[in-house]
Amino acid sequence: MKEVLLDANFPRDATGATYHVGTRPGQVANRIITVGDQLRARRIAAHFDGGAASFEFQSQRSFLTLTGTFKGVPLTVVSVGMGFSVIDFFLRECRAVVEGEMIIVRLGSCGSIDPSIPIGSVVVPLTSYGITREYDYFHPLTTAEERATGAMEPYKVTKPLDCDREIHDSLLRALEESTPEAAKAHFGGVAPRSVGEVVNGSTDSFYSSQGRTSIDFLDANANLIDVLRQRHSISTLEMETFVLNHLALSANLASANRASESGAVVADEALTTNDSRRIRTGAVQMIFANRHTSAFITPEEVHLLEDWAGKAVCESLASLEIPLEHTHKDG
Ligand code: R1P
Ligand code: URA
Repeated sequence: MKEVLLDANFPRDATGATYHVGTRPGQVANRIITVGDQLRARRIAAHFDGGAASFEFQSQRSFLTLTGTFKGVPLTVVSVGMGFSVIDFFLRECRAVVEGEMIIVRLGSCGSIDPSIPIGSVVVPLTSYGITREYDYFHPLTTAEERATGAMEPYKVTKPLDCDREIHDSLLRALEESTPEAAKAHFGGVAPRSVGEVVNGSTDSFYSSQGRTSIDFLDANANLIDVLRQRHSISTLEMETFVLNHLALSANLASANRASESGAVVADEALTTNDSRRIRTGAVQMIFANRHTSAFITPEEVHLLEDWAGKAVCESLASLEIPLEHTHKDG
C-alpha cells in the first residue's frame, strides 16, 4: 500500500481509490463482468473495441480491473480471485466508485453434478443456493446424538436466490445466437451447448462443500452431492454466484430503505425498486468438471468456451438498458 488511507469505516485514499480493488470514480463502468482468473479477464478484454482495454489497474491485493468499450458501450472486466469474501470486496468497492445503476455478470467455471450437463456446456443459472460447511458439526462439544439424529448436519444450504430474469434471458439469447459449431471437433463431435434456468450452488470450499472426498480431512460429505441433487435439484457447483445475488439484494434493500418514508422495507419491495443505485446480476458458467465421470476440461477446450462465452456476455451487457446512465470517463 503506497497511499495514506482516510476512513477506517470504508478505507479510501485522497483520490477516492478503494483499499483492495484500488480503483476510483471514473475508472469502472456501470456494466461489469467479473471472473476468477486473470487470463480469462484478458481474453474477454480482447473483444473490446480496438482489441484491448483503455484502462488497466492491477491492485496489490490481486484484483485486476480492465475498462474499455464494446460496440461503443463502456464495459469493465474485474478479475477477483475465488470465493465468497472476494465478491464482498469486489462488489462493495466497485459500488463505491460507480454512479447509478450497475449490471454485474459473473463469467465463471463450475462443476456439473447433473448427468445431462456435460463438459462443453455453458449454463445460465437463474437460481443459486449458498452452501457452507457447518463448522460446529465438527466441534468437540457437539454430541454424537446431535450428529446421529440430524439435529446438526455437516453442511448448510440457504434459501434459493434468483438473479435478474431479464439479464438471464439476454445472456442465454447471446449464447444461443453464437454457438461455436466449429468447436465440435474438440468436444467429441458435439457442438458446445448453452442451457438456461439452471439451479446453481455456490460453496465455501472447492473441496468439502462440493462433495470432494479426502483422507486427510474429516469432511462428512460422502452423500452431499446426492443430497444437493435430490433436495434442491442443484445442477452446478461453483463458489461466487450466490453471494453476488445476495449482495445485490442487500444493496437493493438499502436503496429501497432510503426511498421509503417509513424506513422499513420488505424484500419484495426491494426487488421491484427502480432506485438509481440498483444492482442487477446474472451469471454464465462454463462446465469444467463432470462430477459423474470425473472428466476435466482440457486447456484448448477452456480457450474455446472462454472465447464463445466471453464475447456473448459482452454482447448481452452492451444490449441491456441502464436508465439514467451516467457518462463514463476513463482516467
Ligand atoms: C475454483 O476452481 C474456482 O473456479 C470457479 C469457482 O467458482 C472458483 O472460483 O470459478 P472461476 O473459474 O471464475 O474462478
Ligand atoms: N469450479 C468449481 O468451483 N468447481 C468445479 O468442479 C470446477 C470449477
